[in-house]
Amino acid sequence: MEELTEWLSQDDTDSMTYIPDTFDCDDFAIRLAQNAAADGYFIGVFLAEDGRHFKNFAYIEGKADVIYLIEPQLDWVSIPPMRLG
Ligand SMILES: [Ca+2]
Repeated sequence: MEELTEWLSQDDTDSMTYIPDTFDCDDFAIRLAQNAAADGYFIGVFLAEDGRHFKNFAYIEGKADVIYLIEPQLDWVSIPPMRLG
């Protein structure tokens, strides 16, 4: 969890400028996922809010039963995480 929040704070995706239709929610989410992959992490992209908004999710090692949801425009991480199964 600290590793995730620390990585998010050093990543600059949240400081990108929101431009409707040009650099919007899907671009933020994809950029975050690509930056994570470049650093050796896996962060996924998913469609939230009834298909109107792209966000990210992450698994944390040792916590296989939960996923953390991430708002890439704000560096927000869902607490508590979403429980699986
Ligand atoms: Ca950040």
